[in-house]
Amino acid sequence: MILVKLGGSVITDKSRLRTFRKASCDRLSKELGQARAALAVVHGAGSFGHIEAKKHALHKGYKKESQIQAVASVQRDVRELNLKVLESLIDSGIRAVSVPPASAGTFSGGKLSSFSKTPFEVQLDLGLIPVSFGDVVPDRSMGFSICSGDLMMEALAKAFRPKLVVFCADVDGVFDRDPKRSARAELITEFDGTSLRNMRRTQARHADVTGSIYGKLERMLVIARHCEKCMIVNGNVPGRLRNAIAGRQVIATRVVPG
Ligand code: IP8
Repeated sequence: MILVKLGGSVITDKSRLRTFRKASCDRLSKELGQARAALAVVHGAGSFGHIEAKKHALHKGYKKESQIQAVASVQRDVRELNLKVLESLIDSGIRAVSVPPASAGTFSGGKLSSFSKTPFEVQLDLGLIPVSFGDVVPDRSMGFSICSGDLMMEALAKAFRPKLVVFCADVDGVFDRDPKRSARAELITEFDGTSLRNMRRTQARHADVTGSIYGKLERMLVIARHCEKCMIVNGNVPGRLRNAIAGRQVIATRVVPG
């Protein structure tokens, strides 16, 4: 099985509220349509989730009554994005079905407290492609919390042990410094636990409601232990995802356990 995350920064414009990048999503859907193996897809929330979730501190759980309206509207917004992604996938011949995180998992303290692979497994067995996403979820201890797409990626990797896990980002992979600020930034082609320890913790400051890049890479290192190959590719470059899933050599960061 191949497990693919479509990053929120690729399928949406993260700085403009609820702005879908249809052309990018349609291209990625076509690339996915060429996969010859079983697929599962997870997508991020981008500007359909992060802007309002941050404004109302939804990642902190229930603090005040005024957040409840935001829980409802952010849930609706991420479903609107999920529907757009489903339409794009179906238009390119992929038999996609939606699996919201709370239909497979229960949550407590912002973490998964139980996870059932059954809704995914039953649909995969039928030849369907389950599509999950980052969402606002009921949380036993916090009232509600945010489940990131990456948390679903981890649960799915543990449950299905995919051959390949691909994260589509808006950069070529992980760099030794911020490539948007420094022309001297170099791509790290193989990222492991030592690379993580060498990363400057200051990067943690650039956090959104689902955490910092540091935390996301920590999770990818866990995922790498549950699949044959885990990589980050640039979803904005046509053909990268297609070539990665076809097993061709591509510009990427390979995340390796250890
Ligand atoms: O974009 C975030 O999921 P992510 C979910 O995968 C919400 O981190 C609702 C902000």
